[in-house]
Amino acid sequence: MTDLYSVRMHARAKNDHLCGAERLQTRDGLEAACLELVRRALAHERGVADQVRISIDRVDPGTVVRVPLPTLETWLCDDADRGRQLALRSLVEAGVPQDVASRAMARLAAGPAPGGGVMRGAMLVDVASGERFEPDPARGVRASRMDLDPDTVDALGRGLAALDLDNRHVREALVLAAKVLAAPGMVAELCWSDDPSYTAGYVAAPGFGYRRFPHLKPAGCPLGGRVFFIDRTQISLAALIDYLERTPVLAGGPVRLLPARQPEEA
Ligand code: PML
Ligand code: MG
Repeated sequence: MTDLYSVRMHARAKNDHLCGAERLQTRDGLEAACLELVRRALAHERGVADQVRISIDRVDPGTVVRVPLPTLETWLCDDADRGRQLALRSLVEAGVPQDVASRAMARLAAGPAPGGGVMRGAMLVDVASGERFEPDPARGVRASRMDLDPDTVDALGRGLAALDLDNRHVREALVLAAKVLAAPGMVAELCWSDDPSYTAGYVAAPGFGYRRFPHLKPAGCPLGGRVFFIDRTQISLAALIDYLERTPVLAGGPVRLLPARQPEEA
């Protein structure tokens, strides 16, 4: 495989997280990737960036791990209350106890950082106790150094376009969920966007893949983020965090996208 570079962007506004994104690019794609990420940071709907950092690290091709993209399905809902009910049901189906799932969801809704704001990374929640295990609770644990396998870009673009879902939120979240689901001891992931105009979110789990909901928060709300639900008995926390933050991952393989549907009544 040709050399790859990890490109990471992080922008802050008034000392708070504004936005971030990551890519794994060949040398040829590096400059375009940086330009796109800088433009994104400078025109972000969450606010005006005071600081934009771009990090570029060469990746040893022998260390790249390949993971499958999860199956994507949309469960339709009319508003955030219904979406959160369905997300809670999905977390319980994935193996997260109801009280742990509801508490984590309430924390995400209130703003997961200590002062109630958003975080750069995710909450790491143990499914047995509901306890949080991020080493830095103001930052969280950020899944990083991943991208779509170049061989899968066209097929995924065509499939998402057919469902009217070919936007960067879906593409990037699907890749991130692919990396997260391949982590040892991962029970489920919950996410909704912190971008005020983007109301959709998802629950991902090894048993059913990437289940998205068009509304997990009301439009205009700037609070969102991610929760990784883990089974601590199965893992070394340090190894898990190292995998999520540092192991380079390409997500690809067959593209499995199901049509949107109304969920059955519980
Ligand atoms: C984000 O881009 O902030 C997260 C978006 C999660 C939902 C993406 C989707 O529509 O499936
Ligand atoms: Mg965002």
